[in-house]
Amino acid sequence: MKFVVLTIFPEMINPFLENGMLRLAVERGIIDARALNIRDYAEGKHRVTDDKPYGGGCGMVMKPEPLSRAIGAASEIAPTARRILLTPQGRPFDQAMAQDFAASDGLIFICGRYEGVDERICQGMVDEEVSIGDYVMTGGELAAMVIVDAVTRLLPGVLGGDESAEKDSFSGGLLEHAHYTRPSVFDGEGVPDVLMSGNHAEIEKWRRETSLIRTFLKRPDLLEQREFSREEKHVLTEWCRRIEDLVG
Ligand code: 4FV
Repeated sequence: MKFVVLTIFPEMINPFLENGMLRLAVERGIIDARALNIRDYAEGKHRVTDDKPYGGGCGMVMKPEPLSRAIGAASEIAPTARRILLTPQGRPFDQAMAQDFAASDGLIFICGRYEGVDERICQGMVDEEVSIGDYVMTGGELAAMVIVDAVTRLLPGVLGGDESAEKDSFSGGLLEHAHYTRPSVFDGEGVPDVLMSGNHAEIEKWRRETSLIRTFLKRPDLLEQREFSREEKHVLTEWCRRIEDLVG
């Protein structure tokens, strides 16, 4: 899978690609990821990439010409890649979008700076606008890295055998169950007996139940559209009964 990140700060992106899971994915040839400096596509000795906004007002806007050339160069590297503009105005990024992107063969990220990019780029050379959250950052680079990370770990061969994306939070629509490791007692706190039982059927049942209850407690919004399984209906009604017993 190809990732091309268009930015005026490639030094933000390269260390990210040279460490951890991303480095492994590159070394295993699972991804081909690089940053292109938009300034390399700007004219003049000062290689200007931004200018003041028509109509006045504060801040600067990224010029269309360097961006257009940079997007052209990226499209030569990844001809079938989707061109993504990172912007607070975009479609909210989530696990489903990560899974959708992981099924494609390439992504080109346009990282804006200042007030944003000239609208003629958005209209003419962008396939999708994506947001990682309802807040304003100084640039799109962090958003591009978030998406590259969340997509790359879904690619076959990236997560080792003992890690699997299947059991991720959100992939089954629920939050993940609690995780424990050695020591068996920490700060006077133990580990749920079932996890020490070696009874894998009981452990998997406990994990399903705690995922459901944690989702109910922390992100009930995730359950609104959910088609509950018979087991999930039983677990939730059992909890309701216990609560009713409590409040009498
Ligand atoms: C952003 C977000 C974001 C806005 C102006 C870059 C900045 C600057 N990108 N999700 N939230 N972008 O704040 O994706 O150009």
